[in-house]
Amino acid sequence: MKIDHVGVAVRDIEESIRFYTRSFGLKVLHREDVPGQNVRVAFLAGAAGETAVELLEPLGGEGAVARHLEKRGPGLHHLAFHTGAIEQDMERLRAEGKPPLDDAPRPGARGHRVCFLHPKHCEGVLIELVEG
Ligand code: CMX
Repeated sequence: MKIDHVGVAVRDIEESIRFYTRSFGLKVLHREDVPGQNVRVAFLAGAAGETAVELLEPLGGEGAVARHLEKRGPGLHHLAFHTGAIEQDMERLRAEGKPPLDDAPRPGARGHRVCFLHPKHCEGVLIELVEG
């Protein structure tokens, strides 16, 4: 599978955007609030077609990214793989004993369908599948 993006939990998305654009020349490809995940996100990359960096700032209150910042601080949050057939991959992973956290794909950023796999099934890494 192609790596779609690497997710990074941040406290201040504007400050992080300045960091990646000034220090590493990345450009912002897309910005969005994802209320279903309670996050504000920005996708950045160096050139078209490259694996993106997704910055994730909590929108406030509860949520996976807010908990991550509270317990683990800012830093690498998840690794996302692109799939052309998310339901089939979810079924295959279930059969392999790695059940996705979600029973069915849910709406993610950029209008894509996503699901997550718990780090305990993935060598300590939170993994996202992205179809779209
Ligand atoms: N990477 C690696 N390990 C992680 C982790 C992460 N991002 N987040 C939690 N863990 C580990 C913890 O260290 C802990 O390990 P131990 O049991 O060995 O101590 C275990 O997972 C459980 O952690 P927790 O803090 O008790 O559990 P949470 O309540 O934070 O839930 C998880 C963890 C993965 C189930 C939850 O974060 C989740 O459902 N994530 C999927 C959704 C998501 O992350 N959405 C935000 C991204 C949205 C987007 O990309 O648009």
